[in-house]
Amino acid sequence: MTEKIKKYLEEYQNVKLDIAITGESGSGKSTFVNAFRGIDNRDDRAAPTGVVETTMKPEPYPHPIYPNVTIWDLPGVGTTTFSADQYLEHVEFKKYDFFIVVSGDRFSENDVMLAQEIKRMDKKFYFVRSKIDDNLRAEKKSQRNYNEKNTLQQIRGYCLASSQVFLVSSFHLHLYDFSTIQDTMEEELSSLKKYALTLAFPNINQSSISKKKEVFRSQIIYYVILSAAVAVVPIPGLSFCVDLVVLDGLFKSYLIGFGLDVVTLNKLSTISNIPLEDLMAECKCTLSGQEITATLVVKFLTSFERMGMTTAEEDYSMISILGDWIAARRSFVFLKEFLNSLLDGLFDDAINVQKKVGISKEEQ
Ligand SMILES: Nc1nc2c(ncn2[C@@H]2O[C@H](COP(=O)(O)OP(=O)(O)O)[C@@H](O)[C@H]2O)c(=O)[nH]1
Ligand SMILES: [Mg+2]
Repeated sequence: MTEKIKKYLEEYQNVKLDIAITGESGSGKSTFVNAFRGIDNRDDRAAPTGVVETTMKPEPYPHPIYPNVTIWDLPGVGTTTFSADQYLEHVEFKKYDFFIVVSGDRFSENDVMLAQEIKRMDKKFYFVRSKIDDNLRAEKKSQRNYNEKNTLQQIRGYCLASSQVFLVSSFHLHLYDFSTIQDTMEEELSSLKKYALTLAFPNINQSSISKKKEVFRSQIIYYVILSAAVAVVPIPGLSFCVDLVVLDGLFKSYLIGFGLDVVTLNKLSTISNIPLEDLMAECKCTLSGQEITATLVVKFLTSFERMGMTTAEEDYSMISILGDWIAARRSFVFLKEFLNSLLDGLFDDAINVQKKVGISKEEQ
């Protein structure tokens, strides 16, 4: 059983997702690639931006946390003498799960022809209109009766009448249509690929973070079996055995997924100019912002058990009589409840940290 579960979880963890970012030169492709990966343009892992495009081949940028997800920065449409079909052959269109066609202005004839060709090749594409923040800022300065909603509506109409266009600012993913892209893409992906997209998608708002929580929640049962069924080592302070290695890895993946690990919080603090202590002050869960160690895991488990948050289903004095079966069942019930409660706590922390960072971005 545990072997089967491990294989099943590995299948999910290893599923590949390849997203191609294309569009005219200067449209904001590379900035979008970085934003999607949650990486600042100035980061040394970032795709170079604002430079004259010289690359003629697709550049792969693996997601920093989930390297099975790759965002591909494609050569600029129109920088080559290729026709749309030649361009697609050249970039090996077959290997991508879908295309995002970025434009910083009106979609050009090249963009539209490319999209038609992508469709003809039986691949999906999405139109993204980037630099919305720039347009709104300019409009705000020049219009006496400025109204954001009306301006967005105007840009939408002006972009492309025939297709859905997502209005995005790569510097403010939590605004405008970026989160709608996630919902739309998810509808068209298989469940395995959808899983990869949900985890790799940046934590921009309640919806994207909540989707991660549900993905983690749907797998709790497997980790409970893995950590309770094979546990043999008794842990001082805990009345039953659990596999600490499994839990250690799981906690780390939760923290990283919710952006509450030490490295991410430090980065967020630098980018947003909010002191780390202020971000930590948004976190209530003991694990948030901590380096996960076996000692911390045990401390956390015992304090949870002491708080009496487990369902008192069994008479624990019977454990010695009925033996391992009850002990296993008890750790099973405890862990399930514990992990659910942990996810709720981390979710709240992640939302509060995002709110704090989002608010400060608005103020800048
Ligand atoms: N304000 C704003 N500037 C952007 C946005 N996306 C890209 N840019 C800027 O547009 C310029 C070209 O972007 P880049 O990503 O290099 O375009 P590429 O040639 O298509 O890869 C750079 O100076 C970026 O900083 C955006 O969403 N908002
Ligand atoms: Mg570029």
